Amino acid sequence: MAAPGRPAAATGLPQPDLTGLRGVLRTAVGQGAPGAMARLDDHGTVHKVAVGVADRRTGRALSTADRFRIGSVTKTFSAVVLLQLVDEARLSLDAPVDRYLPGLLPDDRITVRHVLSHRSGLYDYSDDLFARSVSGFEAVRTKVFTYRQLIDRSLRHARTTSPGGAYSYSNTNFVVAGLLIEKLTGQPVATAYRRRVIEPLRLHDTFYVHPDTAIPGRHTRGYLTPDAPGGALVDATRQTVSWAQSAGALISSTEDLDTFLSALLRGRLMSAGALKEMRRWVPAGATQSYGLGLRRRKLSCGVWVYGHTGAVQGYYTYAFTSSDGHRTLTALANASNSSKVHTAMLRTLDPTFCGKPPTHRRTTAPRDTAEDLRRGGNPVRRAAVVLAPPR
Ligand code: HEL
Repeated sequence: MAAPGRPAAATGLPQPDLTGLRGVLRTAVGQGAPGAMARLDDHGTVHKVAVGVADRRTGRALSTADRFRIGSVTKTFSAVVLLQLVDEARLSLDAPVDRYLPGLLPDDRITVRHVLSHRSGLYDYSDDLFARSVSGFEAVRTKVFTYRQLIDRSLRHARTTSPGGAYSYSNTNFVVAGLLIEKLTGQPVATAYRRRVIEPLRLHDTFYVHPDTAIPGRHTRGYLTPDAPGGALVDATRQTVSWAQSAGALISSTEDLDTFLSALLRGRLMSAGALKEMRRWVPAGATQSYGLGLRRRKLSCGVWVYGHTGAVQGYYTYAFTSSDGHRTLTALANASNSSKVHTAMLRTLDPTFCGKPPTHRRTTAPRDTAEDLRRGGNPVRRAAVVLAPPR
């Protein structure tokens, strides 16, 4: 085994700093999360770390085997299904959405690629829903929306960019993605996820149960932090997540997300050509870019990692893998709506992919973490668009 900080043979990455990773998870708990955990899959070696509790009432310890709500990591699953349909010549990325869903959107210049890269300009209806975190959540906790109702909420607002313009993150795009999946496959998204991703990868903890409100099997409870400082955490575990659906309603586990992302980057879920399209990047902040349902982040050591983040009431997820898919991290805190907890969780990436910090390395989070915290105000919603070649 190489010494800390020395490159690990296959990926050229330094050895992970497991002590540093555990310290970050402890910090997340110190900042108010009941529990925080991470699973690292590194060339077949598995490391699991969990601190704190899964259930504040019973005091049960959090376990990396617990299932949880993955929020927008769902977007990567939705994009994978659509890219498989591209491989099957049933969908063209540069065709207007209107070709497949006539009359749905008011502008027939919006293409499938614009939607999957957040460049459609469709306003994010969830900005309205969650302007107030607890009352906003309680108003939708058990609601069931149709996709069209969610899109109608978006269309009440002016578009944020013209089609193909600047990156502007919006859940509406991945609601359109869900409708495309259902139209093209003739199946509910639950079936498409199951047949095309969950079963082929033997993911045993991954479920799309919408509109059921319960997480099946062993899971961690999730806690929403109220906006008012010092307010009691709200147990947000039971919810339909109907406001998100194909943009954010999947349930999974650290093991399944590691398997999924590793398989994706290793080319197991689509053709090389389709993966190349998924990895065409638009800028999304100083250290981030966005592909098709996929984020790319540059870490403090210069390493790029690939995956997605998720923020759904009660749960923050970080799921990222190396360029070759051989080192993968999924980290979770079972509290949301706390910039302190979220910032702590972002710091799980550096010890995992950069190893022990040299004494001069910056220890504060990079400035453009604000997108992940954007419900409290996001300065990085727009960026110039230049499609970068795949990497
Ligand atoms: S927001 C994000 C993250 N994405 C987007 C999506 C997801 N999640 C949401 O849109 C949920 C917003 C409400 C979450 C709630 C909380 O923290 O529990 N916040 C509030 O109510 C604030 N008023 C860009 C962060 C992503 O990383 O892609 O997941």
